[in-house]
Amino acid sequence: MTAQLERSLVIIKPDGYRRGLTGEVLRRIEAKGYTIAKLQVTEATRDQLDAHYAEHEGKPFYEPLVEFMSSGPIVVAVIEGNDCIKGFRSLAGATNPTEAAPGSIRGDLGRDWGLKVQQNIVHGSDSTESAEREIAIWF
Ligand code: RTP
Ligand code: MG
Repeated sequence: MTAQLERSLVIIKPDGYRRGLTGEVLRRIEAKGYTIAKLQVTEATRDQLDAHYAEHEGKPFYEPLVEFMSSGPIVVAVIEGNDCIKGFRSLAGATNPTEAAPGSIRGDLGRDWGLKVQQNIVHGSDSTESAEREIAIWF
């Protein structure tokens, strides 16, 4: 398959920002060869989070997730590059940091979920449709 030039929406979650991992995450994105097209530090509103996580509404982890995502500043970025949606999810690693492969952001820097299942440092869009939908929420 020919590579597709894509955009993905990346969020450095409050745990990543608080722990001073913004530079490390952006470094890995750039080292992979992706371009940072848009970048902002912000605090998420409830409306933005309800829209962003609409697919998870009603799940047991939804309210704790929204609460966590509101717990401090986040960094929101649009990245660009060939197949960067799948590529960034590969850089991020598995959702659960305990299971994420060494070498990935969550595998190298994430902590055991424990009771704080949502603290996995980054978000990345999971499809081109999600990416465009999410970019419109944040930019
Ligand atoms: P993300 O959307 O943040 O890039 O992560 P993902 O695709 O790997 O995970 P997803 O299934 O979309 O879940 C979104 C976020 O919700 C929290 N979560 N908690 N079982 C749980 O308690 C649970 N499952 C998911 C995580 O913060 C996850 O990244
Ligand atoms: Mg997801």
